[in-house]
This record gives sequence, structure tokens and C-alpha cells, in this order.
Amino acid sequence: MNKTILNDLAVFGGSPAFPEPLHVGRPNACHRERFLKRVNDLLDRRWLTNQGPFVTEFEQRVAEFLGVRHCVAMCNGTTALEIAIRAAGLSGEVIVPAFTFISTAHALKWQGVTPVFCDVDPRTHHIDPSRLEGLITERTTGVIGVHLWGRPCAVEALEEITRKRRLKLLFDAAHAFGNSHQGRRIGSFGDAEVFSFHATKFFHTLEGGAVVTNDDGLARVLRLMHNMGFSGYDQVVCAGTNAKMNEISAAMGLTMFESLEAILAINQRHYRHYERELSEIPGLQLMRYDEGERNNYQYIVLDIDEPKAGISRDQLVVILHKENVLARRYFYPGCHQMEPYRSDPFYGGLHLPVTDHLAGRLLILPTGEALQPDQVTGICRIIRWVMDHAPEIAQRLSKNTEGGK
Ligand code: T4K
Repeated sequence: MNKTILNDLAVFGGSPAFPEPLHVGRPNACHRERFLKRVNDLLDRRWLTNQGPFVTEFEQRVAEFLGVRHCVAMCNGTTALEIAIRAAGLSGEVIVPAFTFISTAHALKWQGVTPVFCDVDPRTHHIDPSRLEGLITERTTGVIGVHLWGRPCAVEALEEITRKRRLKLLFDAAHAFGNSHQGRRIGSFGDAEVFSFHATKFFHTLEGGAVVTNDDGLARVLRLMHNMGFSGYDQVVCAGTNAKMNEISAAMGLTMFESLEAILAINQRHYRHYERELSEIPGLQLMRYDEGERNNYQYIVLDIDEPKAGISRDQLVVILHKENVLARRYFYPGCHQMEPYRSDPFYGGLHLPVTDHLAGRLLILPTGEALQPDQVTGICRIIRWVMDHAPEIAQRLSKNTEGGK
């Protein structure tokens, strides 16, 4: 793992530091015996989906855990967003950040609503409330804030603007399960909040998601819409789709709850480890969490300031990948630079300087239960070594790229 000369780097022909890839988003394991026991139970019961007992229990656990009145469990986070959008009656235009996973924008588009991209605050990486009002038109019906990296976005400012302008407010809380804002768990802000329980989330149900809300009327519509509008046998009261969570996913969710504290402790330990190892390196900054709040620490976000670091984020990603550290460029490029938005004339001339700036310099490192402390040490050792030799490495990499042209 030790690198002493440039040629020791895998990118220049050396051996990779790790024999197997280290992934961002490697699923956390649950207590296998308890999960398999639940799977056996549901098979014995022959109740596999359609609001089975595990889904009902899972919904109750989530609602209790978050301190919210209603939880409707769904088959994934993207569909949960779509249903929240429909159930809340969003139409026309809805304002969202472009610095997010593409699902946030696509969920609107898929429902025939136009996402209007707002730039983000460079400090928080969240939708910038000071830019919001300038984007509101007579077609605007709502705002979707994203608690990116699990850090709460400007909840109060968004609530104030949307209340004043009579707009709906949803939150994409895909990253924020278990986290808090001013001591209150994320989940009960706005009209509704949406979680993802995808396998790559620290708390998962294989695939899965949920919409949570304190609004009884909205909860009723969400429940109808996620099951084809059925209100009982042979009775359909509105248009709907099939977005139900199945019993195996709920069994996984219930089992994950039993490991939640242990996984949070591992994530926090890894985060502190990275913090110790990567502090005071010129040009590198590890994103901080508000230590006064609950945090799931599921994203290790590193900011690379190329002029100070002497190497670009993209060069560092190439180096790490060759060493079998599959760091990710979340969220590059911003949604506005992806199709169908990029070539849609509606977005012609759209300039989101902060989004583009962040998308060009952030890097996400592996964490989670599958990662061992000595692997964190190894990842940091490579990064530090690269930073110590950044100008020479960057120069050689650019030469190689030019030579390859
Ligand atoms: N809103 C936001 C803000 C989101 O971030 C997301 C999802 C959503 C909404 C939508 O929720 P879902 O509809 O997904 O429930 C991943 C996840 O697929 C996605 O859930 C997540 N955000 C996003 C941030 O990351 P990719 O395309 O980067 O994932 P992928 O397939 O490259 O997986 C990451 C790594 O994990 C891989 O390198 C390998 C490893 N892996 C993955 C899976 C699934 C495993 O080792 N085992 C596995 O089973 O999107």
C-alpha cells in the first residue's frame, strides 16, 4: 500500500492499493438470522405484498421514529416522490435545486410538471432561498427542497416563502433518515417529506421509500394513489399506480431498525477517522456536519480546491479508481446539464454558477459497515501522498492525456 515513487501509483502502472473495489454505497448488512426468520414467517403466512403485516409494522416504526403522524411505505424513493408530487396537487412549475440526484427533477418531469432549477448556497449546498422568489411565476405551484448529504436545508426560510406565496412545500429527504433539524427529526417539515430506502442508503429496505406527513387528508390520498386508487374491494376512487412496498422489503426495514444504532456508530467513527487523517491538507476540505444535531454521516464529502491542491477533483478520482477506491462525483453534472433538460429550449441560457462550481469539485468517499478502519487509513494515506506530490502527478497525468489524444 505504501507509495514511494510516482510509478507506485496504479495510474502509472503500480499495483492497486486494494485488491477489491471499495464502493461508495456498499449496502450495510442487517442481522441475517433475524431477517431470514422474518422471510420464513412471511412465506409461511403466504402474504407477500399489498399492505401485509410487516409493511404495516414498518410504517408504524418509521412514523414513531420520526415523530410524524403518517408514513406510507413505497417501492422506491423516486416513485414516492412522484406520488407526493401528484397527491400534493403540484402542476405547472415547481422550483428545485439542480444540485441533487437526477430523481428529484425526473419525478416532476415524469408527472408532467416542469422543474425550475434554482441555484444553491455555496456554504450549505442547498437551494438558496434568496434566489427563490425571483423564480416564482404564475405557473409555480410548489417548491421541493433537498436535504442534501442529510444536512437540513433552509427549512424556515422555505416555509416562510411558500406560506406567503401559497405554494406547496415538499422535501426530498432521501439522504436524511434519522437526522434532525433544531432537535426535531427530519420528516415532519413542509407538507410532506420523502425518504429513499435504496440498498445504497445507510438504512435500507433493498429497494424502498416512504412519504411521511402530518396532514391527514394528504396521507389518505397518498395511500389511495400508491394502490391504484383502491379504497376497498372493487372500489376505486381516484387514479393511482402500484407503488406498494413488498413484505420482504419491510422485513429488511424492520431488521435494519435493530442495527440502526450500530451502523450510525460505525458511520460516525469512519467520519471522525477521515476528519483526523484529512485535516490541514492545503486545498482539501472535508464537509462538516452540525454536531449539535443528529447525523447519519452517510456521505463523506471532500471538497478539492484545484488551485490550492495542485490537482483537480477529476484527476484525483482517476487516481483513486485505479487504486480500487471507487470514489464518486456526486452530483456531477447538475441536473440542468443532463437530458432532457440540457437541450430543452425552456432552460436555454440557464446559468447556475454555484451548482456548476460544486459539481466540479466535490468527491464522495466510501463509508459504512463494509469498510474497515485500516481501509480508511489506506484511502487517506493515498490521498495524502497524492497531495504531497500533486504538481508532479497532475503534470504527468495531463501529459499522458495529451499523449493519448
Ligand atoms: N433523491 C435523492 C436526493 C437521491 O439521492 C435519491 C437516490 C433519490 C431521490 C431516489 O431514491 P431511489 O429511487 O433510488 O430510492 C445511487 C442510488 O441508486 C440512489 O438510490 C441514490 N439516491 C444515489 C445517490 O446513489 P448510483 O447510480 O450512483 O448507484 P450505483 O448503482 O452506482 O451504486 C453505488 C455503488 O454501490 C456501486 O458502485 C456498487 C455499490 N452497490 C450497489 C448496490 C445497489 C453494491 O455494492 N451493492 C448493491 O446492491 O445511485
